Amino acid sequence: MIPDPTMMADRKGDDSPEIGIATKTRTKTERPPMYKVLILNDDYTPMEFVVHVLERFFGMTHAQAFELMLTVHKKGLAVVGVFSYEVAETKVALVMDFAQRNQHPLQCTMEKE
Ligand code: TYC
Repeated sequence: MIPDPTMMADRKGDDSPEIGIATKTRTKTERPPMYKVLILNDDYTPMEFVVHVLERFFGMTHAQAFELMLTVHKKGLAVVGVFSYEVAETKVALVMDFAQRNQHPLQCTMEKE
């Protein structure tokens, strides 16, 4: 009699373990997480310096930078932009380095969105 394949425990029909690579494909593409870059207020960094930082590292116009600086000054902090992990990390490092080199205590951090 010919063996019925649908009735067998495995393809070889000998109950030996089946070895191979699972090849199920994922069709959903998850977007990489994004990160908010925040600027924090302090009592010592000059307003013009913060405006300059926002223009230089975040491509804002003078008016946009001045408005955001005032928001930070009044509210304590503000989101400057949302970026990929690598870009956010680089911007934070550039701002922190620039502030330190100019001896201002300005703080810039990042946070997962
Ligand atoms: N509070 C600062 C001042 O009065 C100005 C300032 C604004 C500092 C925004 C930091 O992120 C900041 N000189």
